[in-house]
Parts: sequence; C-alpha cells; structure tokens
Amino acid sequence: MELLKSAKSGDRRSLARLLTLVEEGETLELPEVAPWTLGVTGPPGVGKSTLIGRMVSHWKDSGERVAVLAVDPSSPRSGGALLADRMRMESTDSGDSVYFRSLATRGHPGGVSYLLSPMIDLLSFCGWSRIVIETVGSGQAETRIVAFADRVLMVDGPDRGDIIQAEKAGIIELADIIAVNKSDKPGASRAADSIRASLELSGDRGSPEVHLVSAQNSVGIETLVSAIEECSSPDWRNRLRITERLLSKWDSRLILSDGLDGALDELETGSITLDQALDRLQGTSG
Ligand SMILES: Nc1nc2c(ncn2[C@@H]2O[C@H](COP(=O)(O)OP(=O)(O)O)[C@@H](O)[C@H]2O)c(=O)[nH]1
Ligand SMILES: [Mg+2]
Repeated sequence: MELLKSAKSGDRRSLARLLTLVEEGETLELPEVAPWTLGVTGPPGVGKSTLIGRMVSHWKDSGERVAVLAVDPSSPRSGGALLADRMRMESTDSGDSVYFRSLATRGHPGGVSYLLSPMIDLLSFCGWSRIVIETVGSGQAETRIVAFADRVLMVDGPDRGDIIQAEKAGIIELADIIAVNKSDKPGASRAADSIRASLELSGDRGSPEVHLVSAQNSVGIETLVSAIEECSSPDWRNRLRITERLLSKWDSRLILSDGLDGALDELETGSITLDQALDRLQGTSG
C-alpha cells in the first residue's frame, strides 16, 4: 500500500489518513510489530498533558520518536489539540520526532477502546518508538482505554479525594506507577504519603510506586521517566489488561453487529430472551 510506505518514511499526512481509515473501521495488514506503549490517566486538571509534554522532551532528547494519542470525550479543542499547542510552544523543533493525534469518542457508539490496538500497531510500524495514550480517568470507559497500553501511569494532584475516585473505578489496579503532580503546591507530599499508606493497606500484590513530581517546574521528571522505562507489570496486572481488551472487543462486536436492531426489537416485545439475542448476534459480527 502506497500510503503505508509514505507514512513509514515519515509523511505525516499519510499517517493521519491511515489513522482515519482505521478509525472508520478499515483493517490494515501490517507485519509483526512490538509497540512500546504507555497509558496516562487521572482526573481532569491534575497536569497529565503538562507532564506528558515534559516526558516527551526527555524522550526526544534521547532520540526516541514519540506519538501521543489523546482520547477526548467531547470537545475537539481540548486534549490532543491543547497538548499539541503546548508542545509547539515549548519546543519549536518537535517536528519529526513528535506526533499528536486526538481521538474523539463522540460518534463511536461502541466506544473507541477497541480502535486503539490497530492504531498503536500502525504507529509502531511507522517507527514511533514511544506511544503515549492520554485519557481522563474516572470511569469504566477510561479503564478500558488505558488497558490497551502495556504500562500505565496514573497521575493525581495534591487533593487526595481524586485518587479515591480512581480506586472506586478500579483504575488503580491497572497502574504500574502513580505520580502525584504539583509538588510545588502544599498538600502534595501529604497526598503521596496517604496514597502509599492506602496501597500498603490493600496488601502487597506488586503495588505501584508513588512519585512526587512537578510538571510545571520540571521536578522529578527524569526519575519518573526512568521508573516508567524500567517498570515491569506483574502477571496478574497484565492479565487484567488483557481481560479489559477482550471485553472491549466483545462489546464493540456486539454493538456493531448487523442484527443488533432486530434483536433489540424482539427483546423489546419480549419475544426472545437475552441469551437468545446474544446467541444470534454472535454469528453476525465481524
Ligand atoms: N502548580 C502546578 N500547576 C501545574 C503543574 N502541572 C500542570 N499544572 C497546571 O494545571 C493545569 C492543568 O494542566 P493539564 O496538563 O492541562 O492537566 P490535565 O487535564 O490533567 O491534562 C494547567 O493550568 C497547568 O498549567 C504543576 O506541576 N504545578
Ligand atoms: Mg489533558
């Protein structure tokens, strides 16, 4: 495929077109790839994008090519676009070695998480050696999204309340590393301590490391990046991710299957059971 060749040789417009094709459901035949992926999640406003910007500079300096996929629940002007603006401000020559893409969840009834896998493979095939997925984390949809990354960084702020939300949503189970950002503000180190304490309480199943950083003042970034590079997930966490990926795929197949409307009609009138509906739909999806 001509488009694939030029995307691989660094042409951004070709890459953008290919990603759009994938988003629209097209399947690309790619050779085996071994993507390096990081999921970054956490409540809005804790500084995920700022922190990613710092990490991107780091990676860029060590010769990596970094692609950031920002999964954006609504507005086209937030997430990826903002992050791209910020990066442009910070480094004028991010050109060849940094790529941003915002993935809107709007208009995707089956969710977008299952699209991440082929997008990641495409980026990796095209030579992007660090692939970061940013998502606002608090619910099940976000858990599903970060589960497509092989390592997960959870970002929190000085307000301890935030992470309790994350614990409830089960996202914390997927985190390899937790960064408490805004260490320049009061309360941050107390928040880090209290997170550590509650992780200890929940038992030792390979608890995530807790790092205190300030994205704004560039404090603790190098240590954090090294920790991310070196981290390895325990088997149970990898299995949890794979489970989430499987569930994403399952859901999307169901939602996108041809017989869905018919099955819903019959469910509405009570002429079939849920099990019968599922049995029927299983055969009709691709
Ligand atoms: N004080 C302080 N503010 C920060 C820090 N990092 C980010 N911010 C600010 O927090 C706000 C939200 O940052 P952003 O990166 O967009 O957060 P996101 O929603 O998690 O992606 C912005 O106004 C940032 O300038 C930090 O380390 N310290
Ligand atoms: Mg952001």
